[in-house]
Amino acid sequence: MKIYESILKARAEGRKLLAVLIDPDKTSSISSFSDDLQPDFFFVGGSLTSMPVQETVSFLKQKFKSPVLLFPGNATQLSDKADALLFLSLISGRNPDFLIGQHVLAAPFIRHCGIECIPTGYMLIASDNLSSVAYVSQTMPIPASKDDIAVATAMAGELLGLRMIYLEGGSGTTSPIPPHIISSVRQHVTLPLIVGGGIRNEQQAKQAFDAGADMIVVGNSIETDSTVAEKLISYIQSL
Ligand code: 1GP
Repeated sequence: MKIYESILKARAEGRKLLAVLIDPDKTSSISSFSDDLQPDFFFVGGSLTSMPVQETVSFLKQKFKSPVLLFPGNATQLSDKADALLFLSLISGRNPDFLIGQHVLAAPFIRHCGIECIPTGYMLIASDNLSSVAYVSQTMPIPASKDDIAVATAMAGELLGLRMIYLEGGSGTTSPIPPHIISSVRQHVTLPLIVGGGIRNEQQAKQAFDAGADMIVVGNSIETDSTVAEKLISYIQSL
């Protein structure tokens, strides 16, 4: 089954999903993880990376059973070894390079290696600090109080034919995306909804899921505490 189909199937069955985000520069933090750790997906990528994504993907494929999805910060973060690619359009911003430019650079490689490509509307929601992705992309996040702008942006993404919406609060933020933004988008868009940024525990996961997230993405907190992933997996299985 293709990855996107598996996401739709989980949603149809009411099953919530967990993706563990691995920064290619921080793979040492996961080498100690048990081989039995099985989140629904690993995401690989980052705003600014120095290590080749290919090495991280190969490492994850060897050690774990979970599918590995590319979550690229730019067109250099590609690998033919991954199971799928989130082809991210930064639709909250107005920087053409992250709306189409990097995609043009990546397209020949994607077509050549035949990797499953999932067009995804990537939306930055403002949090406590300016996020790396906002700075690197030189784009302005949507204010967290402006539900109507978030809704209109997600609706535009759906109308453009994107297949998923990813609400990004910013890696390492202390204030995850407020539930009201998630539920507002959920009410107006039928696409699978991914939520990430600052999620550290079951209570924050519950808030995101209750508001309408189909999948949460957790990165930083897992790098510093390997038990976070195990606890979140157990929590999701208990739902
Ligand atoms: C960042 O949404 C992801 O792109 C995950 O964020 O590292 O804060 O978990 P954290």
